[in-house]
Amino acid sequence: METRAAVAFEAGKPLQIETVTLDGPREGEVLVEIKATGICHTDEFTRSGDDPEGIFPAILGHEGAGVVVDVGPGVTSLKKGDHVIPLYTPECRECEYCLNPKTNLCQKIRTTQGAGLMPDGTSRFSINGEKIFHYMGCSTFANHTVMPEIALAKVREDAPFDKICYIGCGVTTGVGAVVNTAKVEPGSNVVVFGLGGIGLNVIQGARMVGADMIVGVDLNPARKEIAEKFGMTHFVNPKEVEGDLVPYLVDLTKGGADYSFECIGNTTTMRQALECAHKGWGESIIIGVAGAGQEISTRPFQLVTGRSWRGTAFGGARGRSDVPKIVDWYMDGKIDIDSLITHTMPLDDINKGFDLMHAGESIRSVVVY
Ligand code: NAD
Ligand code: AHE
Ligand code: ZN
Ligand code: ZN
Repeated sequence: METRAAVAFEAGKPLQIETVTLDGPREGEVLVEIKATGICHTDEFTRSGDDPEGIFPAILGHEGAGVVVDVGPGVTSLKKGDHVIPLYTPECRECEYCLNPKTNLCQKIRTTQGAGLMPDGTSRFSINGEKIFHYMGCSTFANHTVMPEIALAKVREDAPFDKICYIGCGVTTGVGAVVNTAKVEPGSNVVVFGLGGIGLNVIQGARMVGADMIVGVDLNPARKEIAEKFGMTHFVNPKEVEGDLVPYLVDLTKGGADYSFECIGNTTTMRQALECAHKGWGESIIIGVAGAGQEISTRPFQLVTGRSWRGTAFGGARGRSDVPKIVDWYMDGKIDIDSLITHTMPLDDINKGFDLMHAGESIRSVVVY
């Protein structure tokens, strides 16, 4: 079939809207009509050329929601008409990783996914016979995409696509980092670096579990108001801090954060997030994704004296099991998604979504097909 997609032909260039050819689903695969997709900073990370796994030409996008149009041979858990959220972290329920309760990082199809291909090593997308690569196993910047069955969460049919698409990455990553990865306890002091589409979800997760002090750190003063609405108790703009940020945060939290979260993707703030964690027990969770060649550093003494440095992908969530529950949280009013979706646009205007992100004007832009 033919479908419309935003294609990244080259690193650093705007996406181009094209009619692309999409081959039908093969064994264990599902054809999905994408109804809406968010634009995450990770899409920009790859578009910009910073992603060591970036491969072009590709159809980016990994934060979608849609409807099953067709299923390939052997698909048993999904049928035509089911509402689904694509999962860049699949859940096969049988690999060594899925069977280990310590991780959500199913590895069943990770190698081909990282190479922009379906599990059989081929692509379903092309233009005039030229191969176009998949992205993070999702490619939600296409109106239709083909996904492995193990990478689709079936969700309730009364949930609006233009909101729940955000559960496909940002919401689950932020809230899940608090609930699944850090397991923040009630009464904790939390510091969140970066109050964008991920950090604000960390804030609402921290409020949900009963954190006490929730400190937000951002260079953009416009983030204060929305972050307060989501539960932030103290705002820190590093540009307004006299002297070093780390001792300032340690003083503010009366000894350091029980948990800190880096939601920017900057190795300097990753170090600050670790070093503002409480001596003896503070845990710092890296969520932000840093560009090719960048490395983190700190004095080993920071770890010797009881701080831990950790990371999380997709908020530690097992997508097929956890994503439907997060959709329920949204539908039951336990989490707010609507206030974070600041802009919606048709596919033709997708590059405006990237511009709004760069200008610091949007929290999440959502493309509605
Ligand atoms: P975003 O652009 O919406 O938000 C980034 C925020 O950081 C903005 O508010 C910006 O003003 C702020 N910021 C930038 N530089 C800063 C600095 N030096 N000090 C303080 N604040 C600063 O991005 P997002 O969509 O929220 O994504 C955040 C990061 O998380 C990105 O690196 C993204 O790739 C990553 N991410 C990781 C996962 C995962 O599973 N680990 C999932 C989604 C996103
Ligand atoms: N390709 C990058 C890594 C990017 C990365 O860490 N991605 C996160 C999800 S970000 C979603 O917005 C992730 O899931 N990581 C685990 C994994 O297996 O990719 C690089 O540096 O190579
Ligand atoms: Zn993302
Ligand atoms: Zn698995």
